[in-house]
Amino acid sequence: MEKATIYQEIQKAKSENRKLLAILLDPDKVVLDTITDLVYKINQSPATHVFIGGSFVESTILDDLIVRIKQDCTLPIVLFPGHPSQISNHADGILFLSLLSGRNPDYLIEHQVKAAPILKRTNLEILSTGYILIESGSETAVERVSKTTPLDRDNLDLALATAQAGEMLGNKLIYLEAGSGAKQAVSLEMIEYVARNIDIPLIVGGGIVDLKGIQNAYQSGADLVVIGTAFEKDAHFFNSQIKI
Ligand code: 1GP
Repeated sequence: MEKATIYQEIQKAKSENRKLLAILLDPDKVVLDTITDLVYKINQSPATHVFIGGSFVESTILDDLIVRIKQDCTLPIVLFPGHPSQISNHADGILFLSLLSGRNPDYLIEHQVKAAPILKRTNLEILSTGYILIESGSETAVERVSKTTPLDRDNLDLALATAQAGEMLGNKLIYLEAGSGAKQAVSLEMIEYVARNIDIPLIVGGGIVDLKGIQNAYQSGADLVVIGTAFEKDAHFFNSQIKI
């Protein structure tokens, strides 16, 4: 039997109400020498996916990093790029993002046009993702780099209309993003309102720092939660926490 795609696995998990967790690694912050230890901690954690990416594009270690992770880790590795230069054929898939909350054509379509011919030459599974940045208390890197304004965190209708437009455009996933290291995560009311009114799987990330935050996001309807900063600061993050 043919191996299920990353997307099929996500859909299956959603239909079975099995929640998913991605650990986000920023290639600019990972020290290659410590990768064995890092992978060990990922393997000990309840993570179901590894996302790789960041808003800045200084790293030249992307290929090496992924190869090293794959030596000891069987989780799907999904690129979460901030720029078309962050593509590696060593990964399994890529979140093909369109920043739907913003009105900067570069992040809506220009980067995607640049990336398409590069992606055509890879075996990466393309996961088209409507990416929605939500205001979170202070300016985040995504905001700075993309030069876009996030959506008002209290405007549930606008967030939903944006997510629904993304779904109607044929995106496979919607990602509600507060931004890495956000002061405030996306509100549970917004997660619930969006999750209840779209059919495609919902990813939520940014500013989630503890197990309670993860569980609350799941209970509100998130299908996949992304944890970056909390794991980056403390790779034992999940050790003291019960299994998800
Ligand atoms: C950022 O949603 C991810 O794009 C993760 O955010 O670093 O705040 O966990 P944190």
